[in-house]
Amino acid sequence: MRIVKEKVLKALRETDEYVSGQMLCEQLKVSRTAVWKAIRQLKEEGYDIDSVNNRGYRLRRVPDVMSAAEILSQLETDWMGRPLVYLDIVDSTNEYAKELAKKEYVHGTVVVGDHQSAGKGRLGRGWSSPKGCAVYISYLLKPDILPAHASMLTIVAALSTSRAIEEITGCDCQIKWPNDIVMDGKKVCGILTEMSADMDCIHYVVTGIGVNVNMTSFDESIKDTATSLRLQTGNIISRSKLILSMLSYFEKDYAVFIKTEDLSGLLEDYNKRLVNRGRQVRIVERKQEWKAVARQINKAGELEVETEDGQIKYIVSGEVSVRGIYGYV
Ligand code: BT5
Repeated sequence: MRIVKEKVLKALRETDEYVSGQMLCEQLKVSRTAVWKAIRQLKEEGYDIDSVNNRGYRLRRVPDVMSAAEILSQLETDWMGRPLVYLDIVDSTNEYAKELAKKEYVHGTVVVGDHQSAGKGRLGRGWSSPKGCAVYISYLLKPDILPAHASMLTIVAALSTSRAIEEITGCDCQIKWPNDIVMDGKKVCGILTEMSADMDCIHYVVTGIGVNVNMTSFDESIKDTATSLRLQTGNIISRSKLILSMLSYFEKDYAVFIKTEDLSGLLEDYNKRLVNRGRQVRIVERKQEWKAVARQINKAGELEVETEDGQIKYIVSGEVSVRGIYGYV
């Protein structure tokens, strides 16, 4: 049934005219009832479909509907999002993707959730994941690279997600190394990469991305540091369009990364967006904290900083946080 729905949606999207039920049956080689059921489901999901006797169906307006059909009917990637698993509710899309990895799901499998009941941040922190207003997505990857290089996938995901946000909103965004995307100094997206590997061989990597899309308010604990695309632009943004753009940019940026197994081909675009570039930051380690000026990332994804006494140091992501002198950025 899902396939019929996708095909009906695709056919309606291709024209501004009415499409008759008869034509849909013939084109899709399905029964009248199957078409009728697909139309009913699409309406239930929020599509504004006009049905007129003797003329057929016409798609009037596509609101912020996020569903497998909405995404798959427009997906143009070669391997990203093939397959794509869509869930109305899930504990964490990263946890779900890890389960799929164990069931032999392929490189490029994508898990999308509309709501997470236990969204995860790094180091045991949480990710606030309300329903119906954000993107919670995990990429299952099986790259043939050294385990030590897997953390660079966070950088690839941050860059490709920034490009997608910029394309969909028309606004610039910045990257707070290594895993946050910020707009107007506030966090709009976080990324969590997890891996299962032996010493020299990766079984799989799951890169999970949370983007605040249409929220208009946040929990008390994050209200001063979080923002959403809607708050930044004043517009309701289609989450499906954002996902389509994220998948297609990730596929392209991943190809650039995998060619050299480092970030040399992506550095320039990443560094252009580096939020603290040339500014003083606090490097917060587990037992100490020190100040330095952030310069750029290198092709291994490390942050190059200049210490107060003029030494150049390279910071490896992991248990380190980089903070602005006065706050989050
Ligand atoms: C992150 O961790 O930023 C990684 C977030 C990854 C979330 C995605 S959603 C899809 C996939 N499935 C998952 O379960 N996770 C991934 P970290 O750098 O540790 O930042 C976490 C901190 O950000 C929290 O401690 C809060 O202070 C703040 N925070 C929590 N929810 C937020 C939100 N929705 N927007 C902005 N900030 C938030």
